[in-house]
Amino acid sequence: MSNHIEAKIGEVADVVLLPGDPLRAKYIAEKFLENPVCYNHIRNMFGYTGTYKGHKVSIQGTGMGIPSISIYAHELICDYHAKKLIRVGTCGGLKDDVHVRDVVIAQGTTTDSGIIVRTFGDGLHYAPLADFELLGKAYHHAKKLNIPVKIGNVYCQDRFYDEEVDLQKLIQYGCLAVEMETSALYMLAARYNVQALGVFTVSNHLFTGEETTAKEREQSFDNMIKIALETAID
Ligand code: GMP
Repeated sequence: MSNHIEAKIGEVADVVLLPGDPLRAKYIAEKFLENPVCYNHIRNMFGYTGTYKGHKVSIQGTGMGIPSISIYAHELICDYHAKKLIRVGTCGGLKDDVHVRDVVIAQGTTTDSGIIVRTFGDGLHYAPLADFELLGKAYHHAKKLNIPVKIGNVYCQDRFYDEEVDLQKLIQYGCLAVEMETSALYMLAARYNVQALGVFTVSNHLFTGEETTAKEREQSFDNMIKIALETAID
């Protein structure tokens, strides 16, 4: 039992997939896990544990943004002793060779979030990085599953509606996509010496206006989940 998760110790697996949307946690658990059991209802931030190919796996919703994912990641790591945390979310495409429905993996993140400044003080810009072992495994499983992935720097922003940020500059410096949680996940994982990875599907593109149907979105979402689950149990 912790502040925002009501599971008993032992009800959450060592490996946890983290979608932002709690209804996606339900979708993933019901579609991909055997015998999923819902262990959390607090704030409707559903969490499930079941098995995938015989391995115990949990799926926990995190909500949107760094403050929200920080609460769930902290409690999973510190109270439930989770060892591998894989965010499975959506992102907005930035570079023009990143397309809607692509799978993107954050090798590292760039952020405007106050968490960096507050943790290290002015002038020191910590670089939140993916766990290299998980990153390598995810790349390997994507290849094996024949799912193309783009791996690189992902911009993790605090404000969804941001009129000030210079996105063109971020693109010039190689940022592939934008989302809102992964810097905090990588930082917390580093702090507590556990493994973390962020895998996303591109749900929208900030410049090309590409669109996608619900069916196509589901297909690319499922591709991302397959990569994450194979990586989680490897
Ligand atoms: O809609 C916002 C949520 O989806 C956040 O949890 C983000 O991680 C993710 N997301 C998907 N597309 C975008 C986008 O274009 N911009 C931002 N800031 N977040 C996005």
